Amino acid sequence: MLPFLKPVMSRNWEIHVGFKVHGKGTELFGDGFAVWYTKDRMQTGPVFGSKDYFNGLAIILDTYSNHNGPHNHQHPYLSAMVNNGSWSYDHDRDGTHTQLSGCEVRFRNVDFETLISIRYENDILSVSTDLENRNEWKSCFVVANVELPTGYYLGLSATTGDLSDNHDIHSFKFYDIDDNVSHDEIMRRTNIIPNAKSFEPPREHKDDPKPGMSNAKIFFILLLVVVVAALVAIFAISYFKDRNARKRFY
Ligand SMILES: [Ca+2]
Repeated sequence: MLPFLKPVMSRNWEIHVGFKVHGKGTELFGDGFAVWYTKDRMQTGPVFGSKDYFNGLAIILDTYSNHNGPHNHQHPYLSAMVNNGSWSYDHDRDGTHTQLSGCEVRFRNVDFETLISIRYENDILSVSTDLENRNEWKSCFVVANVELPTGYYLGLSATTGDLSDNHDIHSFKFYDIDDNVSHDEIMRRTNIIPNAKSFEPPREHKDDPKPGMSNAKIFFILLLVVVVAALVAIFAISYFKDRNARKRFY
């Protein structure tokens, strides 16, 4: 967990984070890391190492899919969540019910530096990545009408649990991109309660379907039926044969 000591007193900003996520696991690894812009200066908690019910913005790079039911995306997955302190991040659904937007990404176990850019300008949040060593940004998503106050703190956190991975941060660059923003406006914006006008259409919190009967199970049930039918037939045939035989010799 890495807190930054000074609050951000810019209305518009952009950050670039250079990172490397790597580990030995080819199928099981996790859980991921997050870049934060929050009211509290990094407090330990269950959301990728940081506190739940946070105030502010979380950009989450989730490497482990906690959800095996109907899923709309592959992992690793990059998503954004804006919170006013009243919502919990739903790990069991990989946060899909509270996300602003997101995109599938691939950044594990590559030889080159991978980067993410988070730009917040005129209430538009744009997240891009450079994950293919091309030295150019590729848009992950752009969401308008995102209101974040000034005076919050940037931070980084990562988490591993039963699964492990290395989450290395190589660089963290902050750019103040304010142009003609008055001191008054900066101060006024400290009172904003984080909110976003547009969320992704909420996905129903469906319970995972009960595992259906597997083909193997169906095969064995059919086999059993066939075997029972055959036994009944054999028994019936020998019984009648027996009876007929007895009749004949009686
Ligand atoms: Ca997850």
